[in-house]
Amino acid sequence: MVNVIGLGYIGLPTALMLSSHGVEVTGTDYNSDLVATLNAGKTTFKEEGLDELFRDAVRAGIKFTTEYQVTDTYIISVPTPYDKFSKKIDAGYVVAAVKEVMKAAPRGAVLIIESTVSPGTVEKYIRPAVAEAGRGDLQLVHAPERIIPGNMVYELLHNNRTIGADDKEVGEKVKKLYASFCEGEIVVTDIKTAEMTKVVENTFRAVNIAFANELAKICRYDDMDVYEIIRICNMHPRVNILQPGPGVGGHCISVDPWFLVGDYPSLAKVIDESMKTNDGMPDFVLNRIYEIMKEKGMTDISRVGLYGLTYKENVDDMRESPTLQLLESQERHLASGLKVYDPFIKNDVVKNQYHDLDCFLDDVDLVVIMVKHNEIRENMEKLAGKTVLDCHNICKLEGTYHI
Ligand code: SAJ
Repeated sequence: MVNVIGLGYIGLPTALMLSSHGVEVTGTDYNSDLVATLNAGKTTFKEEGLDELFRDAVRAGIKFTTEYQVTDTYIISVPTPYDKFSKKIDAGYVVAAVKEVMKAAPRGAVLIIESTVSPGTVEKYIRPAVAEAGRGDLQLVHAPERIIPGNMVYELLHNNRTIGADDKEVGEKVKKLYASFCEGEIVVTDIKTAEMTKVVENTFRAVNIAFANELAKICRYDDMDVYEIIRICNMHPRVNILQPGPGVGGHCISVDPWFLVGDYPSLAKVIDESMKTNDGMPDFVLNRIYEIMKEKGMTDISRVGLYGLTYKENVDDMRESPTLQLLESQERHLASGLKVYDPFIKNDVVKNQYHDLDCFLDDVDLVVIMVKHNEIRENMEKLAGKTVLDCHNICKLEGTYHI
């Protein structure tokens, strides 16, 4: 039996996937409300294909509990936040989960850590905790997740994976476990390499997004069309520039690269600047709003509406979202009043939030497209007559402003 610890964005789909592929699974989370919701037959977030997977797993006998199980294999998928000030990883949750697991785990059990950790975290934080508990018998493995919110179920099945283990045989055993559902290639390596690959993958994307954002700023300064420039450049066989946007959110790309900056401050220069560039985008958008208001002779910020609160399109996840960053920045400048709407966020999380697109549009003159949800793509005609600041280049209406 596999005991999956932490039933969040990664733990839950992984547990469901294993269970629906014939592995006996118990999911454990210390949040009793979350466990109660799952036991009541409901999933805790929206994701394409998740509800179907949930039904399959329930049929296959998956269990959810707050108790740690006595078994031979554990998968730990708890959050690894970072300290905003030092930029270093806060391994507290992982270490706490490992300590709890150690109380239940029999001799020789395998502890697979899926949570993203910075290179050396297992060495620096987890091994000492294991040694202190006198549990040198346990087998540590790091198997970082790679799935993208919005396409998690597909990517769980099809992405290649990395398994880092001290012992090759243990690595191969864990590879077999993941191969029960994973159709991609599974590479077995050592733990530190596995830790580093995960952070490097997200850093690669962060640096490339930062490059696109920097181009947007240069083009804004000198009145050039960044989208046309990127489109043409990408016709070169070895150029593949990403898209500029209002900022970077989510738990990974906006966070993981900071681990490298925190651990190697004098070496990770490009990464440091890239992260600052991305973090500066919500403020850049705010300045664009002020510029456009000035140009249009608008004086009332409460006639400006932000479309989208989530960190990217068609998900209900708001972690580190550019819209939240922008609102925070506005509050810091002692200004507020921006109106906000997101079809995926049903409860009130910020001031002046709307729950109906038409009501929202009735109350604003300048609409800022912060997130390119399908809803707005399919209702573009509703923006006719409004001033639009489109941060994603999806609005083809005459006179649309861009970042
Ligand atoms: N973004 C841009 N421009 C782009 C692409 C993305 O501004 O051209 C923004 C998005 O709007 C969003 C942020 O970047 O705010 C991140 O979105 P994303 O879709 O690029 O990635 P995530 O954070 O949802 O998922 C990433 C993925 N990592 C990589 O693609 C290298 C995923 O595979 C990882 O599993 C996940 O991080 C994670 O958990 O680490």
